Amino acid sequence: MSYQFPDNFLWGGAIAANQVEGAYLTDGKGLSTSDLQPHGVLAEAVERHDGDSGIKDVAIDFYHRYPEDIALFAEMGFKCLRTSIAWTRIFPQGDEETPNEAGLAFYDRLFDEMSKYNIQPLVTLSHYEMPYGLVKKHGGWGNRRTIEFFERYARTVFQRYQHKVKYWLTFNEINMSLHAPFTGVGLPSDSSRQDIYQAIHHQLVASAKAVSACHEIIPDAKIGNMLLGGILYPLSCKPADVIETQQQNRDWLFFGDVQVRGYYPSYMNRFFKQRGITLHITDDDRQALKHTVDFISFSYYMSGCVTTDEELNQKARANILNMVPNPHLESSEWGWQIDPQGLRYLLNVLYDRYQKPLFIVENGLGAKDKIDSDGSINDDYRIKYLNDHLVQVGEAIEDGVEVLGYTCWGPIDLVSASKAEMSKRYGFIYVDRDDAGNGTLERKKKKSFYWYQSVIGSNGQTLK
Ligand code: BGP
Repeated sequence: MSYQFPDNFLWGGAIAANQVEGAYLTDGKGLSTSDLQPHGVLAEAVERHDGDSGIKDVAIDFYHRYPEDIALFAEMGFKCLRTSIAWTRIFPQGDEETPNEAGLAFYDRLFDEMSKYNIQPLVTLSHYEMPYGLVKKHGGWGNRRTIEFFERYARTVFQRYQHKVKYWLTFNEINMSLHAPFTGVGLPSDSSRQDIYQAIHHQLVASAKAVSACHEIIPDAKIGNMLLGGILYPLSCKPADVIETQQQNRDWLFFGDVQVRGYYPSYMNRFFKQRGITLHITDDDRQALKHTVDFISFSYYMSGCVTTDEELNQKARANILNMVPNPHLESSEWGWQIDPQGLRYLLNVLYDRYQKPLFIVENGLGAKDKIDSDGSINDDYRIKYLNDHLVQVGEAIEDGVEVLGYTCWGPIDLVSASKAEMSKRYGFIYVDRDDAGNGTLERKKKKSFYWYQSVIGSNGQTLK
């Protein structure tokens, strides 16, 4: 069967500033929370001292090599590139009155380069990082004042890039704060649920204020939220498992509900009450939340299962993801369970729930690549993963779901988020750098490069 992708479907790839740019102190950039996480977003943050270094300090040196990389993306036929702005390039400490011109100028150059090839930028305002200055001095998102600092930053970049960027996202995987509070909201990992949800509330208000500012400053732009699409299935058809699954799916759907509907869903009353959480929500906050997103974006890598069986849950806690494995699925080398049909299911769940356009802004396979003796990289496993997921996107479109585009994660190898590894590669383009930071940073096309080029060139007709 061949699939009918819309003519203006935004095919492309997704990267994030802190995982590609490097140049971590160049041109006045300040330290970000990511710069304090040399071992990844799940690890504890560490204070930096003179002489300390981390793999992300250079990353893949996109800050200096972007013209070459954009040209390669253009060669694959990209219509869209999702990237993020490093907040600390614009406001190095986060609480300045005026922005850093050198940081603003960098993104002008980057967006101009993309525009040469008609590649639409899709820009995340905050992808797993914030100015460390805001954490140290103001307590991160725990402090209501951070809303104001974020709004100033958002307005600054909307103003500056209003003619260059028409697609925006607020916070990357906003629901991730529940698992990684430092990464998401700049709070210590042992923070109470009360403090984490209050910080999340501030972030939800800030997101809504950014939506409103975007509509005011760039009327023809579209701005979306960004969720970690963590869809969960009941492990069995036992009604108790089904109810538990519904509850656990609400842990992350809650974020979408607020950002798409404009108010807290009623099920959260019971949730907060049972956990002794009382949020401070002002009238102004309630007003702000009414500014809802134009579309919903999400990442999708895997699905998981839920059970009420205590023994199985105990076992699941021993693995990194805390998810009960699905006996019907295979896993990647990193233990992420591969479930292409889950993507069709998730697209339908979100569309049924919100009736707003959806954008898949991350999906891909992290794998160890091997260079053959003739210099080629035959990443058939990656081609299969992406093909199978895109087929399910085609199915969802047939189902009637409105999908704006698909930007697969890491079209060029980059530093992984969870453990800051180079060896977990997602790219169509190989980058010569290892986990210890050795390598020439040279770029090389993999087999999947030509495969994706043909998928985009045929608007999905070559999928099978
Ligand atoms: C998402 C993040 C990305 C990204 C991806 C893959 O959660 O938004 O930044 O890196 O996951 O994860 P990893 O890099 O750990 O393989």
